[in-house]
Amino acid sequence: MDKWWKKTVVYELYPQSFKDSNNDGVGDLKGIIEKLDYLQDLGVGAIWMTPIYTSPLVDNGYDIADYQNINEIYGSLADLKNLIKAAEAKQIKIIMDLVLNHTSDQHNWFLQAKTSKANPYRDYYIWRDQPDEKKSIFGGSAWTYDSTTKQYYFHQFAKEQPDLNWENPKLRSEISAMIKWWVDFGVKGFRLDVIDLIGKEVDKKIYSNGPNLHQFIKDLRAESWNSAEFLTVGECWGASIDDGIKYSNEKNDEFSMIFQFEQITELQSELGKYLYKEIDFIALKKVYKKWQQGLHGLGWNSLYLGNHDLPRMISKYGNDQEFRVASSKTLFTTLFLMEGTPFIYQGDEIGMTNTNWENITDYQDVEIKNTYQDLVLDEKKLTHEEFMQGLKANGRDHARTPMQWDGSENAGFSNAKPWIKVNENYQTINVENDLKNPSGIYNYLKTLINFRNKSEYADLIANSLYVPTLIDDSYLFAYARTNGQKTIKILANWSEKELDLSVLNLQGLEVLLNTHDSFADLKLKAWQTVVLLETRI
Ligand code: TEU
Repeated sequence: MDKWWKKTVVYELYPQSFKDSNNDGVGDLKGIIEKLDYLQDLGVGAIWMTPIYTSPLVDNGYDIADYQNINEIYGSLADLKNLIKAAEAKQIKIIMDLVLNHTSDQHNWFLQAKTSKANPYRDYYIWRDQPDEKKSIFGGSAWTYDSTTKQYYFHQFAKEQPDLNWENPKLRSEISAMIKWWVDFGVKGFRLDVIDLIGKEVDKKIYSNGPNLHQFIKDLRAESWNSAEFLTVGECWGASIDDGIKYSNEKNDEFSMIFQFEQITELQSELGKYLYKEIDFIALKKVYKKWQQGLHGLGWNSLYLGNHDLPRMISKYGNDQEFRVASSKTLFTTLFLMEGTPFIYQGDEIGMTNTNWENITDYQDVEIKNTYQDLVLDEKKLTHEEFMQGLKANGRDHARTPMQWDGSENAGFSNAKPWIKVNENYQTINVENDLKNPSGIYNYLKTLINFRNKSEYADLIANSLYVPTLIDDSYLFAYARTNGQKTIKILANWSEKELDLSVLNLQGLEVLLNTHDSFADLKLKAWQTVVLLETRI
């Protein structure tokens, strides 16, 4: 029997920007409850919410000050209980985000730890007399001096996010107990933030995939969520195929699946995302081939092109102007018929796009601010203009603007001024408009989700081998899924060119899905995708 997440689609929800029910400019749990019908209608089976715990929000909640409480701007534990119940009634499971690599510097553990070297919480964090040259992922040194105790503490992200010391068994058992508490509370899964960073050994300069990593994960699971029905997805930026198998092989008792990032990192410039680089489409297809085939039967992939750390998928990979609707449909179809669990990032279901903000002060993200300071002002590795070009293409805030519900002020997200600016295009691109359009993105996506999870092809899509074709073609993303008797062929035009497929021997094949009205001439229009059925008799 297949695990439930093999035939489900998960919706990644960014609570701060989803729906504001009390008009303070910030989204909240009651706002999510109001919109559950919308998500149920789309056909999602689970919602992953980015962190909603008590937090000073230096990194929008990825800096947790209390793991067992809710930030009051989002609501209360009682509201979360209500959300879990209301979602369950609609067959939607609630997945929480667990940030275990670091806490906020306002967490009681850290407040205690920095009072003295003898404090019992001192060893919950990583302290050294001297810093080394290790840099934070957000720019600047990974070590910050604490003048009270005259030592440096280690942080791989902002200085307000001190890394936890996983070598400490007391810390580990406290974390397990906390997770168990959430399992008992009723959540149905976890996304585990930068989990590959927890097994570090800083003195040996091992910062990810450390030697104890997999044992820590197995112990954590054994002591907290130990259930085969629990959905867990580890965020693992640096995973190889072998790592991916360890994390997500059912028999290995770690996670249900992983987020790997090779399709992002492989296509980046050496200086990272703030130095603009064109997408290498063929390289992208090769990464998918590698991960689809590498984990087949041995592990489980997640499928996503957007999330809260990435630009809008349509702006990055598609055409967010003339072919916004067609290219959204094409990106979703290409991705969702692969093997793995598809994730929709909030707003992508209506084709939300990157912002076009020219001014750095419009952006709120700590990563953007700290990296600008580091790369442009301190190290001078990039000019202001270069950084702005990278930021406009890849900055994290593009995905964090308020959800565009309708054309009213603040896009129907809130009556108050939102915490971050609304994208200027909200009067055109919004839920109300998209739902009204029978050939809009949301309605197409509903059909696609249903086809993927509930049609007679659901088993084939969930379990068969991924066979790419024409991998060196510069415009066509093409693959087949086959079980010997039946083959579905996905032919996606990732370009503005019209493609003539008459040479491919497709005459007479049944069209199962089509982003456009016709395919009778065997031609794919700009950003058109068809899914065809081939039956062997
Ligand atoms: O992201 C991991 C992470 O490393 C990203 O910051 C990523 O490296 C970067 O955007 C790429 O340039 C997770 C969360 O998803 C992110 O929101 C947090 O800021 C980060 O961890 C720290 O908790």
